[in-house]
Amino acid sequence: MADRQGQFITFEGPEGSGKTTQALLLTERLQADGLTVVRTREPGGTATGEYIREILQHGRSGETVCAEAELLLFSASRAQLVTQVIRPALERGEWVVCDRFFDSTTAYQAYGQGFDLDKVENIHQFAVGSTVPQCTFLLDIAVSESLCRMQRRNAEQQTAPDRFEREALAFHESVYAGYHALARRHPERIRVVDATRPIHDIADRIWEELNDVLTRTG
Ligand code: T5A
Repeated sequence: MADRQGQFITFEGPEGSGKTTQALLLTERLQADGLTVVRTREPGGTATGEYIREILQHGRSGETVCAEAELLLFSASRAQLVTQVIRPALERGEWVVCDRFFDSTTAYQAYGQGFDLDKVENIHQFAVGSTVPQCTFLLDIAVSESLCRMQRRNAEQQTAPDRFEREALAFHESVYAGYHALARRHPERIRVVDATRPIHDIADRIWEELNDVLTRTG
């Protein structure tokens, strides 16, 4: 891995599937290999993006954000992140590990909320241009299990569920189905990983899959 030019890697999956945990472990492993890695997240990763995150997750504006505005705000946060952080890092030859990216919008806003898939993908193209991940790990966990994990974590940390966690079960099932539809459409980019295994087994599997993807793409 050490002689590789910077790659763009993303983590996707439902709430509580372990994206943050695995993004951190992969970052540490790449760094241990001597690589410079930028780890970031969506929505967020820039001052503008973190502000947008507050508006979306915690209703910071004090009013209900309509679904159209929500879709555009996720995309706005992404455009800022790509311009300010991801593209410059890749141009410097660094690696980028991002917790969620445009597949989240496809899964949540197109499959979950029912926005037209082609329109959503046109917005992705406008927001990110050619900055597309080389490899995406989809952490696969049943909706019921991921929601249990989030409830456990909220209880441990005494935090309230955010507005996405409060969505109906049917919404989360549509998101789950959307992610798997995406994985079938992009088998060369999206690798599905069993997220119910112990944390370090998943990290080892991700490492193997990443090596495989990079070998195939040359
Ligand atoms: N959204 C986002 C959209 O609707 N459209 C978009 O375009 C975008 C970008 C963002 C919300 O916004 C929505 C999706 C989301 O609803 P978020 O904070 O990024 O919110 O999303 P979450 O997925 O909710 O992030 P979390 O940090 O809550 O979940 P993670 O990162 O998947 O999971 P993680 O690593 O924090 O782990 C969760 C808990 O599980 C444990 C951890 O220790 C932790 O307690 N855990 C495991 N337990 C057992 N076995 C394992 N293998 C475990 N791995 C982790």
